Amino acid sequence: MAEALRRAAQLLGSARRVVVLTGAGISAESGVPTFRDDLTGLWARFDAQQLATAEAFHADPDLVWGWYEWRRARVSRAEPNPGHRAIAAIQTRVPDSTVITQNVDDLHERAGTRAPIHLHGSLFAPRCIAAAGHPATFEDISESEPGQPDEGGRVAPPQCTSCSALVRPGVVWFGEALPQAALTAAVEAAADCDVLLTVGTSGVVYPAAEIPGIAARSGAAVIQVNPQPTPLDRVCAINLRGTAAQVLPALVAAAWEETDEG
Ligand code: BV8
Repeated sequence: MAEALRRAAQLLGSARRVVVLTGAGISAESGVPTFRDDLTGLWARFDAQQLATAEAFHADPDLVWGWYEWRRARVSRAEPNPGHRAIAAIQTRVPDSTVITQNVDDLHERAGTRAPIHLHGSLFAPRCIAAAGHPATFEDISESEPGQPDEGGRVAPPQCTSCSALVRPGVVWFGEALPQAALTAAVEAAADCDVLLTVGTSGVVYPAAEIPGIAARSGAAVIQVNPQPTPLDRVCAINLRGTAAQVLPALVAAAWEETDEG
């Protein structure tokens, strides 16, 4: 690992254009469950993939809205971890860098990352289900604290204050198209970078999972940080087998200490 970290630090420290792609694993050490971890407690009997769909919401709006309110409450109580802060430090060191996340939490922003690209939306951007997609603010829809699901986990979604349609989470569900502007910006950044650092993603959800391959085929060096092997191993130049909060601070320190030492 030490040699791999040294090589990765050399590549990162000399890169002019850096892209960072993150998945749920970057927030794991903040206590936010990953997407494919077994759901805890209330949700142990559900498969996240089944809940994260428009069909599930229409079939049982209170259950799905309750799940997202439970997740929003957990994120609101979580803090960014050293992995999030190391990524914000990369952005400071490399002006031409882009952070792309599949996550719907706000931990990158709270760690200081400027304008991360959210491919799958956000827990903090609810909107109504009408075609207009009127934005809803949590001030409108909940007193103060994020909704605490009752023991059954159900919370009735609010109605839009503009058109009375149901309010839904502002995330991209399976079977829904990603926001075109976000996807285009992410693909363009990946196709024009020297280094792409992929952190904490299982690389199984498309089209986000195509992004590291786009970078590799454009000549970038892809570095992966993940304690487990993933399908992305095949496009990586370097695999750092470890957790985000442990590996990223060491990588950033080595990248710019090394360069500073000349
Ligand atoms: C679409 C928001 C079409 C909701 C999410 C090919 C091309 C295009 C689409 C498809 C395709 N093949 C299949 C599809 C359909 C589908 C798909 O990809 N299915 C998969 C499961 C096969 N894709 C879609 O439906 C997408 N839409 O293509 O629409 C279309 C086009 C036009 C018009 C209409 C339709 C939409 C996909 C987005 C779904 N929404 N999230 C929500 O959050 O509730 S995806 C969901 O999975 C999360 O966003 C999550 O981020 C994402 C990916 O998961 P990961 O982030 O990787 O998290 P995971 O838990 O899997 O893994 C965690 C990793 O971290 C692990 O590797 C673990 O080892 C590691 N780890 C753990 N701890 C740590 C760590 N790493 C570092 N440090 C640690 N401490």
